[in-house]
Amino acid sequence: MAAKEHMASNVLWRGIIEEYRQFLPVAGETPVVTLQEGNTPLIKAVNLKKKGLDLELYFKFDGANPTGSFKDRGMTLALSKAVEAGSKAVICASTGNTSAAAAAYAAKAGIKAIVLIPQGKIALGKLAQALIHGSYVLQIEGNFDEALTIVKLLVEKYKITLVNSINPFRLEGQKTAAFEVCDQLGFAPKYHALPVGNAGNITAYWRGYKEYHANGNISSLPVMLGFQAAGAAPIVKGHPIERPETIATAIRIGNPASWKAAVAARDESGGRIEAVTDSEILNAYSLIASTEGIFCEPASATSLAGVIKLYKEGYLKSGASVVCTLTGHGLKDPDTVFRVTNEPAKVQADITAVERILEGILG
Ligand code: AN7
Repeated sequence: MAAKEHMASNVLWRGIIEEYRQFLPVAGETPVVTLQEGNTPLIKAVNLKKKGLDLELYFKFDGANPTGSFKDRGMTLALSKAVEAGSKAVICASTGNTSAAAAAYAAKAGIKAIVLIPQGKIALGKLAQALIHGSYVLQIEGNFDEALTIVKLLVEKYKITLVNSINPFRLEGQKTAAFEVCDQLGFAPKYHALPVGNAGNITAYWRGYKEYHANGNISSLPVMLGFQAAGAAPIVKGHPIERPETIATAIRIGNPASWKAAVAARDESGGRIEAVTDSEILNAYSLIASTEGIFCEPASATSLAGVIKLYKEGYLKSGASVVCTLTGHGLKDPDTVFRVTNEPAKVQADITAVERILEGILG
């Protein structure tokens, strides 16, 4: 067989701008800054069903993007448009993933990135990414909301492009995840579940689904389900949270920028935005990894934690099709693993000693 016949169909994936150009605000002359993001797997859950979660459940694993999170979809467009506009630097506040993506795409674009992060409250892998890509990292003695307020004021004064999700190109890029889900499934799911932090992604998905529907690519729209961490649930509570707290540091946000748009996505789709506790999040985080083989970061597991909750409540009925977006890779946050696992067994370098343990494992 000729070598060419062995090639998978997606080897020529060019990144979300080229693949979905007709839906995006780009012109022929827009320089495309890409790491070939997108085309992430939609993985069917099989073992969770055996454990009693009787849903047609799929994980959209956006942790498989080049920097390990869904932020790459928005950042390719934000950086392309920044370069098109002649910008020499980008800036953002971040709980970690936005800064990692901004740093990587700015490196690719050959411009500066300045990132403001809450000191001590971002996962180790994300900080490592911001540093290795050469961004200027400022650790703020405060939380994400305070950092975002500072950044918004700075861009009024200096010629720097803001790449938080208030930059409209971010959500335009992120809506392509909804296109991919439909392309991969062949239809729109009945429900789409997402973690909610700054509330941009749920807004972007809903826009993507509506555009695909208007364009005739899908014949129905999903019900949008958003989940916040209980200690950082301003939309659920109906007021900003001054000191948000959660183990899921990515969504440790008390005053989301896209609050109104997220509520609109919920209401237009007939969906819900609910809170889940840190222990529900950690439980889902371990469960996805140990039953389905997918390692996502704690904030991402919020989507499954919420789905389990709504299934137990009887809101989600047996057999319903549900897509959960897993927004970031588990390797981003190695520290949290050790909160939910046991220390590895220590054993002498001696075959008999190892055999004794092995017999216990095999039963
Ligand atoms: C893994 O990086 O806000 O509701 O500054 O990293 O669109 O904010 C990250 C958010 C979910 C929430 N899952 O998405 C940031 C940042 C992960 C995340 C969210 C984030 P939005």
